Amino acid sequence: DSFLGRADVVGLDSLFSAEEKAVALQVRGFVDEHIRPHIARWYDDAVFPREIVPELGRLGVLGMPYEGHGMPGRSAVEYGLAAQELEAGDSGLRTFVSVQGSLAMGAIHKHGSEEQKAQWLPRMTTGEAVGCFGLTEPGAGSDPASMTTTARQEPGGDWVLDGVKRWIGLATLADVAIIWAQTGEPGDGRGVRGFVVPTDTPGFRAEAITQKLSMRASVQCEIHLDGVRLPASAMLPADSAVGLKGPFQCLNEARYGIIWGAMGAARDSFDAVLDYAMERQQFGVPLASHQLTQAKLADMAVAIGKGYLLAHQIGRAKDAGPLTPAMISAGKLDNCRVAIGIAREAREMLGGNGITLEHSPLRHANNLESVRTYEGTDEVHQLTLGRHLTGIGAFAPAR
Ligand code: TGC
Repeated sequence: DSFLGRADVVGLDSLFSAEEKAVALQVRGFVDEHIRPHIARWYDDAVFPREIVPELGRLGVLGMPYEGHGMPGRSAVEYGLAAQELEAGDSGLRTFVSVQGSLAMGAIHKHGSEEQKAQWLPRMTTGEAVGCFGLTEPGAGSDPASMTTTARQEPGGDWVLDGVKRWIGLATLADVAIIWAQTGEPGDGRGVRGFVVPTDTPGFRAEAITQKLSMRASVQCEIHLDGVRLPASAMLPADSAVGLKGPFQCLNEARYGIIWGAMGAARDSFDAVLDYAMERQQFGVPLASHQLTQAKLADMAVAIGKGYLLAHQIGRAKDAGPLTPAMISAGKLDNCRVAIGIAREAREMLGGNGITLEHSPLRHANNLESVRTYEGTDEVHQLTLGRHLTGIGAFAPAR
């Protein structure tokens, strides 16, 4: 039997070591015990279970692929396998781990000073401290170069931040926010810098976005920065953080986790509908004995196998050296759209029963609407691939 379950019809199991499978199964055990019994209620009540954060720390999934300062130092493939197990539970849970680990901890790990790392990374690894990552704004989504949040340095060296960030995961829970702000001319990405902002700094205010139809067991927020005064040492000092490549390197890590995570949601949708099709009787026989049902299940299993192969190829490449943006875009683009297709098809096969929270596919499909959009929309990734293939950037209309 494959550790990836019944959807694995192409022998993916053989691609992973015993140690890698053990990581996946440990995370699956956590999801089975701590997430599955409660997720429908959390989703219905639009609650993120804050109390599981230290448990995620104990599980070793926060800052999972990074080393030093107490971080787990696992491989990219192990991190990917953990992400897909978490997202088989719920995308909101994997999003927590991505925002905390890949974005907030990733920014400090890649671009921070020794002092910033020592102050935040150990406590973020254990889940004692929560972080968020403020790049997107109400008027700057796919085009972060157009951000209007400013950081102004005063003669004494202090920085003062003003602006609004939107769609920021975890901000109302966070102890620290990585805020990207314009220090130069508006519209010039080269002036963008990152700041480590304790969320109890006067002038920092976070507000949860409510009435969401997706990611309901998760928190997305607006952040208001009104004259937030920070010492000179609050800026992420590394050369690697000068300009938009600073946040983009963090987005690469989060996008990598999504390549795997989306397949977890697809796999869980497949398992849910296969169980249902074996049980549910219509026209005197189980749904599973209808040819059209079998055709759908077959197509889903093949698509899931291809998605895992893509994730595996990119994961092994990441363990061997840096990934190109084109590789990440190919994986994020396709695994999200394949996963949402599978989740929607599974909901359809569940009939009317599929619209309740008793079954996971519609919850996964709704979550994947967000996953497909954040960390680069389909179009951003298509155009990143288009630029890679042609050498021509087509993000902005030609003038
Ligand atoms: P462009 O000129 O392409 O690049 C500017 C600088 O960045 C470098 N770069 C990268 N570096 C590392 N990894 C990548 N993937 C990179 N892509 C670009 C590039 O080499 C250049 O460096 P340098 O040294 O020359 O300055 O910049 P552009 O403005 O033309 O970018 C185009 C585009 C569309 C690809 C980019 O803007 C983009 O990726 N947009 C999508 C943004 C996005 O994914 N936003 C989601 C943000 S996450 C969030 O805030 C909330 S969701 C998470 C949560 O729940 O909190």
